Amino acid sequence: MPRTTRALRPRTALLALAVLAIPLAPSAAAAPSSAQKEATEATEASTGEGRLPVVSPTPQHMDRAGADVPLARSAELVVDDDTDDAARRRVTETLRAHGVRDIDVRTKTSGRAPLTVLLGPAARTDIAKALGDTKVPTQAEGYALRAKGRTVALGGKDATGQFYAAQTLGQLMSKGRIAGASVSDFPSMPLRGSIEGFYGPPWTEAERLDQLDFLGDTKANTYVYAPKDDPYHREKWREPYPADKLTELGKLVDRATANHVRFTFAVSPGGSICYSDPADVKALTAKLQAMYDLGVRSFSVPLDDISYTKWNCAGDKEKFGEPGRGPAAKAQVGLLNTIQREFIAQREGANPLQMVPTEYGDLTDTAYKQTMRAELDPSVEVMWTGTDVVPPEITNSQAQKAAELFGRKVFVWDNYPVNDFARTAGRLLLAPYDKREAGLSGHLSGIVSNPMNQEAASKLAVFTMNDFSWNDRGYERARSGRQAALYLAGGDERVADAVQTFVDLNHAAPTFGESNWQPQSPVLGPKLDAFWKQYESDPSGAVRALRPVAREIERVPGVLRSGVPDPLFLHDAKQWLDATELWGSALGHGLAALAATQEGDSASAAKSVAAMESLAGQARAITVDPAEHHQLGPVKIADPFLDEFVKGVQDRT
Ligand code: LTM
Repeated sequence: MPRTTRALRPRTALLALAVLAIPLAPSAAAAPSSAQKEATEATEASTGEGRLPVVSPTPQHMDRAGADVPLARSAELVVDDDTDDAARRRVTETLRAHGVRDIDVRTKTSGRAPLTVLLGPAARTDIAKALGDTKVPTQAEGYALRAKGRTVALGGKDATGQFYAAQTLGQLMSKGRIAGASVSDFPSMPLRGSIEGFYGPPWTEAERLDQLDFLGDTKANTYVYAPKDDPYHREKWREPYPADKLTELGKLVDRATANHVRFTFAVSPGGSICYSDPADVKALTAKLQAMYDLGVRSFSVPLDDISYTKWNCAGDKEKFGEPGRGPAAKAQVGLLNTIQREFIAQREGANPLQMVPTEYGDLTDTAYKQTMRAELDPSVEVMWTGTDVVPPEITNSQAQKAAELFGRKVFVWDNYPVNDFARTAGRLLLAPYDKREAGLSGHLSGIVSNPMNQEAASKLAVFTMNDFSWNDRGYERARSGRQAALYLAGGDERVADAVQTFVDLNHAAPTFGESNWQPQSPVLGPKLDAFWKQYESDPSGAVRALRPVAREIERVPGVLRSGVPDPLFLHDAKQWLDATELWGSALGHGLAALAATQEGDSASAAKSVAAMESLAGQARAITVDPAEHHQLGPVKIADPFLDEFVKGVQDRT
């Protein structure tokens, strides 16, 4: 589908509401897998008065406050001038979605309503009283919530905290009740979210709007606009955005604000800037000012993927000397300090400047880093990708070392689940976040994900990353992966099961080297290994055991196509869903071929082998859409396991 068509597709505003309305706790009727059940059981708070629902991202503290609060047809919503508008809208929408028809918005409770919701600053007298002994966090963006009796108090440490309290309320509601909970919650890391920082087709307007809503839903506060292939972001950085593009950016800024997300505008001048030329500094400032005028309050100057062994003008050689790491850092620091001190610090409401150093992915001390830590204004946020562009892990000691090298806590640009580099050709990267050590919040100022060219498909991984950056010590991968699947599935347990099977088939996360830092198909891979082992001694038992697996794989695309209420996801995943269906069917025919061989029916076996080969051939022939994917080539599903299975059948029939 051409990109223009995608941009015109109406945003699924109702979806966001539907997602808010879903009870995220597993329903009794569903039959989650034992791993899912274990993950859920391990994390649900149980107090003898019934389990509390799972809330994502994981709250810092959540206990039962008493019996559940019944929802009624009417409610009072008590607000004042300090109540956040977005939080108020969220609460109203959530109550409506759960059948509360009459919402009386007032400044003082009548004391007679069947349900009273108090929303505003946690210090407001009525809220403070209703919160009782629920602790109000001191951290920015924190909130306290208590649902007890017929009153729900939502108190924010600040406006964003109120908005987050409203989100948690949505997840505590189900089946006509609000779970009787006491929640005291705040983010472990100040900066959380995503950076559209990849090469290849940038996201469309519809995708960006969708991402901003998603970030709001997952209590993330940062979206960095840095698409490498937006010419006005890099090559044409001196030129102002054309009017239509500026209008689009304005819409994004408004949507970000409505979601308490900081729209962070990035401009990358490093490929051609003359640091010593005041005209270039002026052009850069003008570019930032145009965005400030649109309402942007966060800015970034990424200096990644440029050469620092050559200057772009003779003036820089004259001013900074022969090109090299130290002189490059001096020139960059001069520019960044000017922007921080003469632009950011002079503008009402502007947040500290962010930057990406040219040395962003290692822990080697160099003249570049020495200059950065000695001379860069201490308020500037410095990004770091880990010990490599795509690091296999990020540990506390690595992050601590990075903080020492740059003279401040670093802000992680995590190149996951980005799929713009060669080893990701043909892949969707869907696995839950992993191998980032609990405790990183002590060393980092935040984490943003660099997602895939496919925005909606990225949400599965980014959901779990936002869970980690909110509460790294409370992060549980299995639970987070399940919650991400439920989010995509609109709360439907059966659809979420199918999503998780699809995730398993698209689980590999490559590094720049030979190995994957997340393995491919950790569920299917061992099953196929076990199958061939069993086949040696018990061929019919092995075939019998694998049949439901093949059926499930074949069935998953249909379940997702009809059950996932997110058209952007279905669009993103189309080729992978088509290939999955073909591979599932190929597996089934392969098993039929083996069974026929066991029965001595070589004619049927040959027919089944031919069907298997044809289906596998069709699956292998499906390629990514070049308009959607930077790395071209055939789509990959559960590689190399499915190819190996086909080969195994061919060898034995
Ligand atoms: O990672 C950084 C800081 N820069 C680029 C990204 O734009 C790109 O998406 C990733 C992954 O290929 N690698 C980079 O070096």
